Amino acid sequence: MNPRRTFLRGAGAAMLGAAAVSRAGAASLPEAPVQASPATQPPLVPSAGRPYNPVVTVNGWTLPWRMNAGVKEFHLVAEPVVREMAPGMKANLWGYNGQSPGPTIEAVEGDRVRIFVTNKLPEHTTIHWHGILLPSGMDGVGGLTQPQIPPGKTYVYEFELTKSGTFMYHPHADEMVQMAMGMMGMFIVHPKDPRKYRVDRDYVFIINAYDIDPGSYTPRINTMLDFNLWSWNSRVFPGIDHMVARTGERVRIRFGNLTMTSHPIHLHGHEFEVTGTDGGWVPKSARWPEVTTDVAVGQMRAIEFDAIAGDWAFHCHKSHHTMNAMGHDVPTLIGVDHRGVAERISRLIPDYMVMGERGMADMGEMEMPLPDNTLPMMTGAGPFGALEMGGMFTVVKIRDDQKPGDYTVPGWYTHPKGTQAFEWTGDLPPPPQAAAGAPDGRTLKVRKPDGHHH
Ligand SMILES: [Cu+2]
Repeated sequence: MNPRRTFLRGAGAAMLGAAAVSRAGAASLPEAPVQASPATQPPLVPSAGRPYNPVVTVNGWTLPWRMNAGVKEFHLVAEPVVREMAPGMKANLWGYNGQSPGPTIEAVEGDRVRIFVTNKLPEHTTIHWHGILLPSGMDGVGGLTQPQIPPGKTYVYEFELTKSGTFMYHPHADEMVQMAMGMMGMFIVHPKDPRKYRVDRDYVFIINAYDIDPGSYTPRINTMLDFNLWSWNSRVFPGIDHMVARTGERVRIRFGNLTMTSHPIHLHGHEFEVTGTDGGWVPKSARWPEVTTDVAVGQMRAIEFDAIAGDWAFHCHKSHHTMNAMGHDVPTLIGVDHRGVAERISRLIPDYMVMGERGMADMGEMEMPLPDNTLPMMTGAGPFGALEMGGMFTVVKIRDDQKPGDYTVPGWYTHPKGTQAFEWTGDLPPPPQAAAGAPDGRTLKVRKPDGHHH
């Protein structure tokens, strides 16, 4: 046997004998698992420590951890990654453990966590634990609470989780660049009592945005507001996985916003309640029914609803956030007659194409030549045609026969007879006519509060 190995084994044995070891433990660095797939991974059921009901990260995963003498140890590696934002489009981003955003960290109220952060970026970084109550020195603000983590170095954060809720993590070092490049993740702290705030399904994602020129791969890092890819977990429609549930289940969806603007998140077909905010859980008496909730920059929200069967759109309600790149600078051409003009331009530019004469809906089906690595502005196919969407849009699929705990995405919804909009083919009654008499052919009748006509 190699004498050096023998020596190391001996050293290891000696260390086991030492009662009090360093704060970071005698053991080696925990493994840093890497995720190769951008698909939604199944929930990571805890095999040790306090029990909890794990979340499902949409187009993401949970970072595996290990127990070390009662402390939960995680290992994040900050590094450049290639992220598929939707089929047909990849981006050169920065992230953690193979993906952007980084994996979701899950732990339990009362846990002590030790998080190793290895920097494989070309510049220094830190991690700030957004919303978590912890000692100032663990807050991860480069220059203020710690030195920056230089490339190639590993730092250790260690703190106790004193309350449950929905939190985030992101660098507090060269923030504009590192967040524009996709460095962020969610941090879920489960309640100590798993019966508390229990739901049947618990989804989570982070809201982010990129500015990637059509045909290129790397985000512009100086963009302040005019992003062109509005994403959930660094995915855009039609790349955002559908969320599924069984009719009647209690469903929670959590999201945090690390873009540069607010997002009114809207769910069809349900009333929901905001049950979680930045500060933790909302008391029952303080909740009210909503169909849209605005999440401001730096905020986290958890919404809950009782699932009703159907295929329900779930999206940001800013209409520019449900389209992909290329659509924002197009002039309004509705009502403009292009006959003649298009023909004359075509003589100069053979590929000239008129856009938007009758609205933009044609774009959803148009086979327009696009630069490589570029998604159509409006795209996606549903059971009844083009969906004409992009960006922050997906479908919540709720079925009577979806098995509890089954995350398999079913096909499109079969609408029960008589419950779907249809084309009217009978006679149309004549439209109500205004009485003749007024000079312009219209009569205006005003009903005043006293009830008399004038
Ligand atoms: Cu939005």
